[in-house]
Amino acid sequence: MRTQVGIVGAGPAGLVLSHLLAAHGIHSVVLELHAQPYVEARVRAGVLEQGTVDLLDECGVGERMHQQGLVHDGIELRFDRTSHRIGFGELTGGRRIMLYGQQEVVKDLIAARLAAGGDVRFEVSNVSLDGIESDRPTIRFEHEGRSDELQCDFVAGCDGFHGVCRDTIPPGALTTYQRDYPFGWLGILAEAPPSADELIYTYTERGFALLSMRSPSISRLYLQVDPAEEMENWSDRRIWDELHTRFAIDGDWSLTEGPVLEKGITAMRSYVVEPMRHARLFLAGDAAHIVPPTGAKGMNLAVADVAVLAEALSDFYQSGSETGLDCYSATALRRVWRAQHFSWWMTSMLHRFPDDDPYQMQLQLSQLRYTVSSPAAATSLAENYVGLPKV
Ligand code: FAS
Ligand code: PHB
Repeated sequence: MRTQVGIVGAGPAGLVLSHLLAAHGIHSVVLELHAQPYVEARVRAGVLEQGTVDLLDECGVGERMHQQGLVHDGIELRFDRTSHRIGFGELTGGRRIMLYGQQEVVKDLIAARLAAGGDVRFEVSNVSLDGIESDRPTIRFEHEGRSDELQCDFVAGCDGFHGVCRDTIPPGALTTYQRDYPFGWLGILAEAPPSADELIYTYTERGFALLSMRSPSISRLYLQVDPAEEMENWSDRRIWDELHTRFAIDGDWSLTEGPVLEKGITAMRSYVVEPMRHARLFLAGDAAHIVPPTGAKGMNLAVADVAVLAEALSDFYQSGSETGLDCYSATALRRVWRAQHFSWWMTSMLHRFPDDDPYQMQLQLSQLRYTVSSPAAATSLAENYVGLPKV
């Protein structure tokens, strides 16, 4: 088989890339490990930056997002048993966020790719790359019981943190930056009408908590827990009790409970590899960088990476220019490191660290009080949260 761009992974990065390339008349094949229903049901991110919403609209896959997504114009920071709102519109010149589940974005993209005759192959296995330092790299894989190979001009490694593409790059060619956090998030999806109109980020002595949502009837809630925590130690009752405790404020507000549809614990890390390109292999999304979810940047960074990559590939195929390809890594990394800092900053401000002393808690509270009382500090949070315009 032959294509121009071989894409490994049908997550937000791989699917948006395939879609953007098709819009430029560039052929691609997407190879995905899991079955379509599994990929379309995987609950992950839920916040879309303004730039991601605009790009999905440009791709022509924004209809259901606008029908079912929730536009938010701010978030709430909750501490000292008090609520503080950060409004986005007035602080960022009208930029907002959209609450729309990542699996819904993936569903819309897959439907659009398949409707356009796009080549997306699910349930492939044993993917391996060859010749990425040549001008005709090959992807070997198994599909429907047969071994096959895909010859490409370029390979896009969009296979997430645990994929195979990054490991194909000779170790000496990459610089890795990493920070692991001494806590994780216990997340639940609940059939409960959201107890607030906007997201609530809460800092308490017992740890962080987040109230988010997916629809007027589905809530998504998170609790900071020990990374070694076992799910079986957390009954639904215990989860709701802890959420009530952490969201408690002085005033008339209460958390509405409902049946827990799904729950899980995710570890938290910050991770970046540089460069995001090795010869004919380009890494994008979680294959190249991970952020803790506190800044809601994961999926948005994946989409931003492939927007840069698609433009560079389109320049190459239209004019033969390699400038965009040569600048891809540096361009993408500028946004990656801004998001890395913002996600680390939000995580550090809002979580209790095991070895914290009372002095550290006062520093965090001072940072929170400053952030909600200084227009300059509030603007900084708002503009990073809604996503900085293209850099
Ligand atoms: P993805 O991981 O989404 O996609 C990679 C794809 O490659 C997957 O479909 C995988 O099956 C496939 N693949 C892997 N190995 C392969 C192989 N060898 N061959 C073929 N295919 C292969 N972000 C938030 O902002 N909020 C959240 O609440 C949040 N929750 C998260 C929970 C979890 C458990 C995880 C892992 C991430 C979460 N994120 C969250 C971050 C998330 O949104 C990612 O940033 C986003 O999925 C990145 O998109 P991709 O880079 O496309 O990678
Ligand atoms: C989510 O809705 O899943 C979500 C929202 C905000 C975050 C992380 C996750 O910071």
